[in-house]
Amino acid sequence: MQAIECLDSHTGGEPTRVVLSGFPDFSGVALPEVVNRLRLHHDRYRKATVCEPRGNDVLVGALLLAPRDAGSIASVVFFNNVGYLGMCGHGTIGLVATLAHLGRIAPGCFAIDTPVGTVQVQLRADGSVSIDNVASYRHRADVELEVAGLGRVVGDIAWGGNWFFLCHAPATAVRVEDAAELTRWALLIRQALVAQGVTGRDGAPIDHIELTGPAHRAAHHGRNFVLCPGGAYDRSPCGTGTSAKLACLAADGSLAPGQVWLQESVLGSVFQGSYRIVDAQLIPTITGQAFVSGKTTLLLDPADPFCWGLD
Ligand code: PYC
Repeated sequence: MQAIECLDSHTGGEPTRVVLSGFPDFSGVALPEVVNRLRLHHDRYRKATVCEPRGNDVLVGALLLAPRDAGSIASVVFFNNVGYLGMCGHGTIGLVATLAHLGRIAPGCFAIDTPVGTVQVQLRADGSVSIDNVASYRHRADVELEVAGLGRVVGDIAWGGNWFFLCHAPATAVRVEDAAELTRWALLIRQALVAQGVTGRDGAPIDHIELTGPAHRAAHHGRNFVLCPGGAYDRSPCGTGTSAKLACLAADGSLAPGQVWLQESVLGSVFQGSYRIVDAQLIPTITGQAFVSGKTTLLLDPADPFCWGLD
């Protein structure tokens, strides 16, 4: 039987399954081409790892590979129940905690290659991890959408390593008790984006919807509900979504370089965000903590009719 060796963790409640071995060999292949080959020829490995019956819609997979850049310690390709992600903030924090758990790194600063660029990470002795994410920006402000069942919705389109549409949650509070209703709203907004041909740069689909609201704790600055491409919501404050939010705040002149933004997830877990400007680009720094929660060997029995996962 084939086996896939994984280590599971969660970051603010959002799970990451790091794949240590068992996928096809991609030695020396550039990361965008790895994604291409996975998508075209080996997609069943993604499904076997994160889809039912071994996984679930919330799980994000992280294929750990050798570094591509000379100065990096690792490469990673993130994937979920429906496809592949450019970057993943909570997943990178999970990957760093996993590498520490394996004894492959000690507290310090490292670079990790992703399909959308190299990110710098810092692991501290207390287990917290900071990521200097890829350059983030607001693409369009105050985009008006006509959303069936919701009416007129106005929001921003921003890049934080994935594409986001950010708008106020159509309710006063973002509460996990309302997750089903928030999911319904976010799906309607995503359908309206597609129907009205609203995209990110170069026609890129906007596959993450970020509904924002006031923080529940006085010391924090905002709360979000992020709908991921496969229909599950992010249990963490979403690293790439927080990066997109920082880019919008900066563009509005509401957050200065170095100023701290404490972002709550719909569960109440928190990421610390701030940004700096490097060569006229906004580089977000996202800080959070992950906990390793499981060691899993997935077994692929060719006699199992659901060996390669459910779609
Ligand atoms: O933390 O960037 C993130 C993320 C993206 C999708 C789920 N989590």
